Order: sequence, then C-alpha cells, then structure tokens
Amino acid sequence: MTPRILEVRKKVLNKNDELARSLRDRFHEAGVFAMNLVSSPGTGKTALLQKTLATMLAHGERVAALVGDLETDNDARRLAESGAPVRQIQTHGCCHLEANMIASHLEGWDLGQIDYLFIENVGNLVCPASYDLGEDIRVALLSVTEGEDKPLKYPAMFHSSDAAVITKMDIAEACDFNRETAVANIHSVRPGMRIFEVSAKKGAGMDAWIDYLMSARKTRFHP
Ligand SMILES: Nc1nc2c(ncn2[C@@H]2O[C@H](COP(=O)(O)OP(=O)(O)O)[C@@H](O)[C@H]2O)c(=O)[nH]1
Ligand SMILES: [Mg+2]
Repeated sequence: MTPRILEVRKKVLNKNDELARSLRDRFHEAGVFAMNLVSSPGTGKTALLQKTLATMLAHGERVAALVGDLETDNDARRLAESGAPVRQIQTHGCCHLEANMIASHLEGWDLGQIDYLFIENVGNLVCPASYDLGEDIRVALLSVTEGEDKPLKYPAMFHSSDAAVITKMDIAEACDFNRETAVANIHSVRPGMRIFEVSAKKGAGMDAWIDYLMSARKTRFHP
C-alpha cells in the first residue's frame, strides 16, 4: 500500500511543477515579477500587502494581487481598496494554493500591464511549502506574536523561502519578542536569508521592504 500512495503524491506534485514552470515562462515573457507570500493565519500578510500596494501605486508602479483563503473574499476587498487589480481565490477547504488556481484566476488579465504580481497564500506554515506557483521569490512572514521558534518548528517553509519578514514590530516589546533569537532561528534554517522587520500598521521598515522588491525585479529582468 505505502509505495502506491507515494507514487500518487509524486504525480500530483509533478503536474503542479509542470504548470508552475509554464506560468513562470508566461510571467517572464510579460515582465511580471511574481511573489508568493506565506505564513500562518493572522501574521499580517494582507496588512503588509495593503500598505505595499498603496505605496507602490503611489510611486506609479504597476501592481496586482491574487489572494487565497478557504472561504470569503474579505482579503480581496481589503486589498482592492488600494485601487490595484485584485482577485480572491477561494480554495473551499484546500490548505494551500496550487499553480492551476493561479492560472485560472489570471484569465482576462493582460499580464503586459502588470510588473509586480503579489500572491498571498492560504495561511498555513506546512502545505504551501510544497507547491510552486511559478513565483520569482517566496517570502515567509513571522509575526512577533507567534513565538521565535516557528522557523525551527516549520523549517521547510523558511528553508524554501528567499526572504523573511518579521511583522507587527510595533508590538514587539509588549510581546517580549526576542529579535536576536528570531533572527538566529531563521538563519539556522536558511543561512544568510534577508530579513525585514516591519510594522504595516505604523509604516516602519516599509521602505527597505519595497526597495528590496524593486531591486529584485530589476535584477531578474535587467541583470
Ligand atoms: N499591531 C499590529 N497589528 C497588525 C499588523 N499587521 C497586521 N496586524 C493585525 O493582525 C491581524 C491579522 O492581520 P491580517 O493582515 O489579516 O493577517 P493574514 O491572515 O496573515 O492576512 C489583524 O487584526 C491586523 O490588524 C501590524 O503591523 N501591527
Ligand atoms: Mg490575509
């Protein structure tokens, strides 16, 4: 029994990987820099994106977002307030986004009009690590309320990411957040990973985060 189960899983992942590869090709032909934001529920992905979209739009950048949740379009409505094109992906029970969901929700969008595509994944520190969405970078978020040990408990998510964002820095002190321990834990899973410390609520750290995204896109398309 066991080998048969493993074989089925392998096929599902391969199909996702194939589709993710073709999405990545489409993104690159169109000049779209795609980012996959992953974290537990409530870390502040939507809050960070609200601020990021509004700031980048104000600078004339062409941004768009897809956001995944099991149910509701609450997050898409929050993000659409920025004025950016936004679509909600409701997974109806599925604990992660898959490449086919991204492909079907891009229908009708002119990718030539988008330079930055933000994908907010379903809140979950386990399953999204295994599903490539065709993104250029994966960003793992960790909030000061979650405990500094989460990178050690969920290493695949942090190991498979290109950058980390520590969120809700405005309440770090009230939570007895130990910054040095959190940074050391992230680096023990992924040595040298870029780490941003932000407060979407107060705006602290937002400039460094947005500069990073813009220079990452530049490096990707004009190395
Ligand atoms: N104090 C503080 N609260 C935040 C910050 N970012 C998000 N939150 C709060 O954290 C909760 C979850 O945020 P949300 O963006 O929905 O998280 P998501 O589930 O990861 O998308 C909400 O009550 C937010 O107001 C922040 O920078 N500072
Ligand atoms: Mg959200």
